[in-house]
Amino acid sequence: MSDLKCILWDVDGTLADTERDGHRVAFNMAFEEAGLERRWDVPTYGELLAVTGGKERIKFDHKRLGTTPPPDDEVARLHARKTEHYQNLIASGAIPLRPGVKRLLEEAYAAGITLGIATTTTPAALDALIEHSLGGEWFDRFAVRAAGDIVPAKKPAPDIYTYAMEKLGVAPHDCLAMEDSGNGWKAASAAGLKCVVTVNDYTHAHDFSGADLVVSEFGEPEQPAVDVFDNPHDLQNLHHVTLDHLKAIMHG
Ligand code: XBP
Ligand code: MG
Repeated sequence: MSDLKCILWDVDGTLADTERDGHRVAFNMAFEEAGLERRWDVPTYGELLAVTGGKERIKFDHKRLGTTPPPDDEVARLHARKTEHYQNLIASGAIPLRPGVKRLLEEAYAAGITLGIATTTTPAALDALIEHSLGGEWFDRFAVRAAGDIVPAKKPAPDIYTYAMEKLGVAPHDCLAMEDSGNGWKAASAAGLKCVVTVNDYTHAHDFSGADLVVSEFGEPEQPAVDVFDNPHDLQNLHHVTLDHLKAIMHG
Protein backbone atom coordinates (compact mmCIF):
# COMPACT_ATOMS: atom_id res chain seq x y z
CA MET A 1 0.00 0.00 0.00
CA SER A 2 1.41 3.38 -1.08
CA ASP A 3 0.36 6.94 -1.70
CA LEU A 4 0.27 8.16 -5.26
CA LYS A 5 3.40 10.32 -5.49
CA CYS A 6 4.18 10.11 -9.18
CA ILE A 7 2.46 9.31 -12.47
CA LEU A 8 4.59 8.32 -15.45
CA TRP A 9 2.84 8.71 -18.78
CA ASP A 10 3.41 6.87 -22.00
CA VAL A 11 2.84 9.13 -25.02
CA ASP A 12 1.87 7.36 -28.25
CA GLY A 13 -1.57 5.82 -27.91
CA THR A 14 -1.96 7.06 -24.33
CA LEU A 15 -1.84 10.87 -24.43
CA ALA A 16 -3.13 10.84 -28.01
CA ASP A 17 -3.90 8.37 -30.79
CA THR A 18 -0.77 9.30 -32.67
CA GLU A 19 0.10 6.05 -34.42
CA ARG A 20 -2.40 5.54 -37.28
CA ASP A 21 -2.85 9.15 -38.43
CA GLY A 22 0.41 10.58 -37.16
CA HIS A 23 3.49 8.36 -37.09
CA ARG A 24 2.26 5.98 -39.82
CA VAL A 25 1.45 8.84 -42.21
CA ALA A 26 4.78 10.53 -41.48
CA PHE A 27 6.71 7.30 -42.22
CA ASN A 28 4.92 7.01 -45.56
CA MET A 29 5.70 10.63 -46.42
CA ALA A 30 9.39 10.01 -45.68
CA PHE A 31 9.37 6.82 -47.78
CA GLU A 32 7.80 8.63 -50.72
CA GLU A 33 10.16 11.58 -50.45
CA ALA A 34 13.16 9.21 -50.41
CA GLY A 35 11.91 7.53 -53.59
CA LEU A 36 11.08 4.28 -51.78
CA GLU A 37 8.10 2.21 -52.88
CA ARG A 38 7.21 0.91 -49.44
CA ARG A 39 3.99 2.22 -47.85
CA TRP A 40 2.55 1.09 -44.53
CA ASP A 41 -1.24 0.67 -44.64
CA VAL A 42 -3.30 0.70 -41.43
CA PRO A 43 -3.31 -3.09 -40.74
CA THR A 44 0.37 -3.52 -41.68
CA TYR A 45 1.34 -0.72 -39.32
CA GLY A 46 -0.58 -2.46 -36.55
CA GLU A 47 1.62 -5.53 -37.03
CA LEU A 48 4.76 -3.40 -37.09
CA LEU A 49 3.84 -1.88 -33.73
CA ALA A 50 5.10 -5.15 -32.25
CA VAL A 51 8.47 -3.39 -32.31
CA THR A 52 8.78 0.00 -30.57
CA GLY A 53 10.91 2.83 -31.88
CA GLY A 54 10.70 4.19 -35.41
CA LYS A 55 14.20 3.25 -36.56
CA GLU A 56 13.79 -0.22 -35.09
CA ARG A 57 10.41 -0.51 -36.85
CA ILE A 58 11.90 0.30 -40.27
CA LYS A 59 14.48 -2.46 -39.78
CA PHE A 60 11.86 -4.88 -38.46
CA ASP A 61 9.80 -4.32 -41.61
CA HIS A 62 12.75 -5.39 -43.76
CA LYS A 63 13.39 -8.39 -41.54
CA ARG A 64 9.77 -9.51 -41.92
CA LEU A 65 9.90 -9.11 -45.69
CA GLY A 66 13.27 -10.84 -45.91
CA THR A 67 14.86 -7.78 -47.55
CA THR A 68 18.12 -6.08 -46.57
CA PRO A 69 17.59 -2.93 -44.49
CA PRO A 70 19.52 0.19 -45.45
CA PRO A 71 22.63 0.93 -43.36
CA ASP A 72 22.02 2.54 -39.96
CA ASP A 73 22.96 6.06 -41.07
CA GLU A 74 20.44 5.88 -43.91
CA VAL A 75 17.74 4.60 -41.57
CA ALA A 76 18.58 7.48 -39.22
CA ARG A 77 18.27 10.03 -42.05
CA LEU A 78 14.95 8.57 -43.20
CA HIS A 79 13.70 8.58 -39.63
CA ALA A 80 14.82 12.19 -39.09
CA ARG A 81 12.70 13.27 -42.08
CA LYS A 82 9.82 11.18 -40.74
CA THR A 83 10.08 13.07 -37.45
CA GLU A 84 9.89 16.41 -39.29
CA HIS A 85 6.75 15.29 -41.14
CA TYR A 86 5.30 14.09 -37.84
CA GLN A 87 6.03 17.44 -36.17
CA ASN A 88 4.21 19.22 -39.01
CA LEU A 89 1.20 16.92 -38.71
CA ILE A 90 1.01 17.56 -34.98
CA ALA A 91 1.44 21.31 -35.49
CA SER A 92 -1.50 21.26 -37.93
CA GLY A 93 -3.70 20.04 -35.06
CA ALA A 94 -4.40 16.70 -36.76
CA ILE A 95 -4.25 14.68 -33.53
CA PRO A 96 -6.21 15.69 -30.42
CA LEU A 97 -5.48 14.44 -26.91
CA ARG A 98 -7.48 11.41 -25.82
CA PRO A 99 -10.52 12.02 -23.58
CA GLY A 100 -9.68 12.61 -19.94
CA VAL A 101 -5.94 13.08 -20.45
CA LYS A 102 -5.82 16.82 -19.83
CA ARG A 103 -8.36 16.58 -17.01
CA LEU A 104 -6.28 14.00 -15.14
CA LEU A 105 -2.99 15.76 -15.83
CA GLU A 106 -4.34 19.06 -14.52
CA GLU A 107 -5.92 17.47 -11.47
CA ALA A 108 -2.75 15.56 -10.61
CA TYR A 109 -0.54 18.61 -11.16
CA ALA A 110 -2.79 20.75 -8.94
CA ALA A 111 -2.61 18.03 -6.27
CA GLY A 112 1.21 18.21 -6.25
CA ILE A 113 1.71 14.75 -7.75
CA THR A 114 4.96 14.47 -9.68
CA LEU A 115 4.37 13.96 -13.39
CA GLY A 116 6.77 12.42 -15.87
CA ILE A 117 6.97 11.00 -19.38
CA ALA A 118 8.34 7.55 -20.24
CA THR A 119 8.14 6.93 -23.99
CA THR A 120 10.03 5.28 -26.81
CA THR A 121 9.25 8.10 -29.21
CA THR A 122 11.84 10.63 -30.35
CA PRO A 123 12.18 13.73 -28.10
CA ALA A 124 11.35 16.10 -30.98
CA ALA A 125 8.11 14.20 -31.64
CA LEU A 126 7.21 14.36 -27.95
CA ASP A 127 7.95 18.08 -27.78
CA ALA A 128 5.67 18.75 -30.76
CA LEU A 129 2.80 16.98 -29.03
CA ILE A 130 3.37 18.83 -25.76
CA GLU A 131 3.57 22.21 -27.48
CA HIS A 132 0.61 21.83 -29.83
CA SER A 133 -1.76 19.50 -28.01
CA LEU A 134 -1.11 20.16 -24.33
CA GLY A 135 0.34 23.66 -24.23
CA GLY A 136 3.87 25.01 -23.71
CA GLU A 137 3.44 25.34 -19.94
CA TRP A 138 3.55 21.54 -19.76
CA PHE A 139 7.23 21.39 -20.69
CA ASP A 140 8.06 22.35 -17.11
CA ARG A 141 5.17 20.57 -15.48
CA PHE A 142 6.64 17.20 -16.45
CA ALA A 143 9.48 16.77 -13.98
CA VAL A 144 11.14 14.32 -16.35
CA ARG A 145 10.69 13.71 -20.07
CA ALA A 146 12.35 10.36 -20.72
CA ALA A 147 12.19 9.62 -24.44
CA GLY A 148 13.68 7.79 -27.39
CA ASP A 149 17.29 6.65 -27.57
CA ILE A 150 18.18 7.88 -24.07
CA VAL A 151 18.13 4.21 -23.08
CA PRO A 152 19.43 1.62 -25.56
CA ALA A 153 16.71 -0.98 -24.91
CA LYS A 154 13.22 0.32 -25.70
CA LYS A 155 9.90 -1.03 -24.36
CA PRO A 156 9.06 -3.82 -23.50
CA ALA A 157 12.37 -3.43 -21.63
CA PRO A 158 11.82 -1.62 -18.32
CA ASP A 159 14.77 0.73 -18.91
CA ILE A 160 12.90 3.93 -19.81
CA TYR A 161 10.80 3.66 -16.64
CA THR A 162 13.84 2.89 -14.53
CA TYR A 163 15.66 5.86 -16.05
CA ALA A 164 12.71 8.21 -15.36
CA MET A 165 12.43 7.05 -11.74
CA GLU A 166 16.16 7.45 -11.18
CA LYS A 167 16.02 11.00 -12.52
CA LEU A 168 13.10 11.78 -10.20
CA GLY A 169 14.51 9.97 -7.20
CA VAL A 170 11.29 8.00 -6.70
CA ALA A 171 10.73 4.31 -6.05
CA PRO A 172 8.52 2.04 -8.18
CA HIS A 173 5.98 1.61 -5.37
CA ASP A 174 5.37 5.39 -5.39
CA CYS A 175 4.63 5.51 -9.12
CA LEU A 176 1.75 4.63 -11.38
CA ALA A 177 2.25 4.10 -15.12
CA MET A 178 -0.29 5.06 -17.79
CA GLU A 179 -0.02 2.90 -20.88
CA ASP A 180 -1.93 1.75 -23.96
CA SER A 181 -0.03 -1.23 -25.36
CA GLY A 182 1.19 -4.69 -24.43
CA ASN A 183 4.81 -3.59 -24.80
CA GLY A 184 4.18 -0.55 -22.62
CA TRP A 185 2.44 -2.60 -19.94
CA LYS A 186 5.28 -5.12 -19.94
CA ALA A 187 7.86 -2.33 -19.56
CA ALA A 188 5.99 -0.72 -16.65
CA SER A 189 5.39 -4.03 -14.95
CA ALA A 190 9.01 -5.15 -15.35
CA ALA A 191 10.09 -1.85 -13.76
CA GLY A 192 7.89 -2.68 -10.76
CA LEU A 193 5.11 -0.15 -11.37
CA LYS A 194 1.39 -0.49 -11.09
CA CYS A 195 -0.24 0.33 -14.40
CA VAL A 196 -3.50 1.69 -15.82
CA VAL A 197 -4.16 0.78 -19.46
CA THR A 198 -6.34 2.74 -21.90
CA VAL A 199 -6.64 0.60 -25.01
CA ASN A 200 -7.13 1.79 -28.59
CA ASP A 201 -7.92 0.21 -31.96
CA TYR A 202 -4.38 -1.09 -32.33
CA THR A 203 -3.98 -2.47 -28.80
CA HIS A 204 -7.37 -3.71 -27.54
CA ALA A 205 -6.45 -7.36 -28.18
CA HIS A 206 -3.03 -7.16 -26.46
CA ASP A 207 -2.44 -9.16 -23.29
CA PHE A 208 -2.81 -6.95 -20.21
CA SER A 209 -3.16 -9.71 -17.61
CA GLY A 210 -1.98 -8.35 -14.28
CA ALA A 211 -2.61 -4.68 -15.10
CA ASP A 212 -4.38 -2.64 -12.41
CA LEU A 213 -7.16 -1.26 -14.59
CA VAL A 214 -7.96 -1.71 -18.27
CA VAL A 215 -10.44 0.74 -19.82
CA SER A 216 -11.39 2.02 -23.26
CA GLU A 217 -10.29 5.55 -22.29
CA PHE A 218 -10.04 7.81 -19.22
CA GLY A 219 -13.31 9.42 -20.27
CA GLU A 220 -15.01 12.64 -19.28
CA PRO A 221 -17.83 13.37 -16.81
CA GLU A 222 -20.10 14.78 -19.53
CA GLN A 223 -19.41 11.97 -22.04
CA PRO A 224 -20.81 8.40 -22.11
CA ALA A 225 -19.30 5.96 -19.60
CA VAL A 226 -16.02 4.28 -20.50
CA ASP A 227 -15.86 0.53 -21.16
CA VAL A 228 -14.17 -1.33 -18.31
CA PHE A 229 -12.29 -4.47 -19.45
CA ASP A 230 -10.48 -5.35 -16.23
CA ASN A 231 -10.95 -3.88 -12.76
CA PRO A 232 -9.02 -6.05 -10.29
CA HIS A 233 -9.13 -3.43 -7.51
CA ASP A 234 -12.93 -3.36 -7.72
CA LEU A 235 -13.01 0.41 -8.26
CA GLN A 236 -16.49 1.88 -8.01
CA ASN A 237 -18.26 4.55 -10.10
CA LEU A 238 -16.08 4.01 -13.13
CA HIS A 239 -18.06 6.23 -15.48
CA HIS A 240 -14.72 7.94 -16.09
CA VAL A 241 -11.33 7.52 -14.44
CA THR A 242 -10.63 10.04 -11.66
CA LEU A 243 -7.61 10.90 -9.56
CA ASP A 244 -9.34 9.17 -6.64
CA HIS A 245 -9.43 5.94 -8.67
CA LEU A 246 -5.69 6.24 -9.29
CA LYS A 247 -5.06 6.84 -5.57
CA ALA A 248 -7.23 3.81 -4.70
CA ILE A 249 -5.15 1.62 -7.02
CA MET A 250 -2.00 2.63 -5.12
CA HIS A 251 -3.69 1.96 -1.78
CA GLY A 252 -4.97 -1.44 -2.93
C1 XBP B 1 5.65 4.29 -29.37
C2 XBP B 1 6.60 3.90 -30.40
C3 XBP B 1 7.23 4.97 -31.17
C4 XBP B 1 6.33 5.58 -32.21
C5 XBP B 1 7.15 6.21 -33.27
O1 XBP B 1 5.64 3.30 -28.34
O2 XBP B 1 6.88 2.75 -30.60
O3 XBP B 1 8.33 4.40 -31.79
O4 XBP B 1 5.54 4.57 -32.82
O5 XBP B 1 8.00 7.14 -32.74
P1 XBP B 1 5.23 3.72 -26.87
P2 XBP B 1 9.49 7.34 -33.27
O6 XBP B 1 3.89 4.37 -26.96
O7 XBP B 1 5.14 2.42 -26.13
O8 XBP B 1 6.29 4.62 -26.31
O9 XBP B 1 9.45 7.17 -34.75
O10 XBP B 1 9.82 8.75 -32.83
O11 XBP B 1 10.33 6.29 -32.60
MG1 MG C 1 2.06 3.70 -26.26
